[in-house]
Amino acid sequence: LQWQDRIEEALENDRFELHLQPILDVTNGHIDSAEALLRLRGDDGELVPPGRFVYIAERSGLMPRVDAWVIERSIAMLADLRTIRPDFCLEVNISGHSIGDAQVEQTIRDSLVRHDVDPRALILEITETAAVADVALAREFAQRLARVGCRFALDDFGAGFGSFYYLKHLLFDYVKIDGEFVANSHVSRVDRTILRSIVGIARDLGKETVAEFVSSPEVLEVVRAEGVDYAQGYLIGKPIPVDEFVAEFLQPE
Ligand code: G
Ligand code: G
Ligand code: MN
Ligand code: NA
Repeated sequence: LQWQDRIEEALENDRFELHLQPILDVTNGHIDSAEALLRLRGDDGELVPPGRFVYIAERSGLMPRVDAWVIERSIAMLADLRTIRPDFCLEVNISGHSIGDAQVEQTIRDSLVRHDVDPRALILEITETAAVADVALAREFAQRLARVGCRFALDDFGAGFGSFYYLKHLLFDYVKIDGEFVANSHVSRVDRTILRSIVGIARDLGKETVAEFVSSPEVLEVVRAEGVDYAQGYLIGKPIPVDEFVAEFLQPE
């Protein structure tokens, strides 16, 4: 099968899965949020990461359907997680193409109502994979959803499409610092300087920061010292299936 057919087949036969990667609140040490990450389950049981199919889904016009599936599933999952941890929040990736899409907006609203989830628990993460199709439309989309209570994160800030331009023109509550500037920040003066400057800009704009690719205690120490609010990465935990996530991170304290 061609990739495009595999994606359609996966949508029809429920072959997508969402895994959860924990996010640490650096100030209090709690795990009260996670990022939902999409995977495609192949015929042979192999798990295909989004890097292999998101680009094709975007080019072939299938991305709004994929995003709609992700949104509905994430919000259903969020409702379940909040029965265990009432304050739990979920970061959900949506393609730049879908920011501004009326159908995607309706899916977000409908799913929140259907599953009775507080919109503040949903953090929509605008990913680096695609440029936002229409910035004015995207801004209005975000403003309408923010009025309801939804929050937004700018993914991969500092690299690729995660740029100052979006910080200027769109609404965000969180800036996710690209792993490029985090992973070696304990040994690279350049990386640490860039990380520090991103934290400064975010703070001056009243936004919280999340460092990606925190994969050792040394990096977590840098992130903490520089005043980053949240940490995500292999040190905190890898993306794992939801039942494993609940067992590992959401057992009663
Ligand atoms: O999980 P992994 O590191 O392979 O994800 C790579 C990238 O794929 C993420 O950074 C994100 O930009 C994108 N991605 C992951 N899950 C989703 C999803 O559910 N929807 C969209 N649109 N992109 C996703
Ligand atoms: O684009 P986005 O940052 O949303 O994608 C995150 C992806 O990066 C996930 O798919 C995850 O598998 C991967 N990832 C997350 N944390 C780490 C990390 O600490 N180290 C490495 N090498 N990869 C990571
Ligand atoms: Mn992301
Ligand atoms: Na990212």
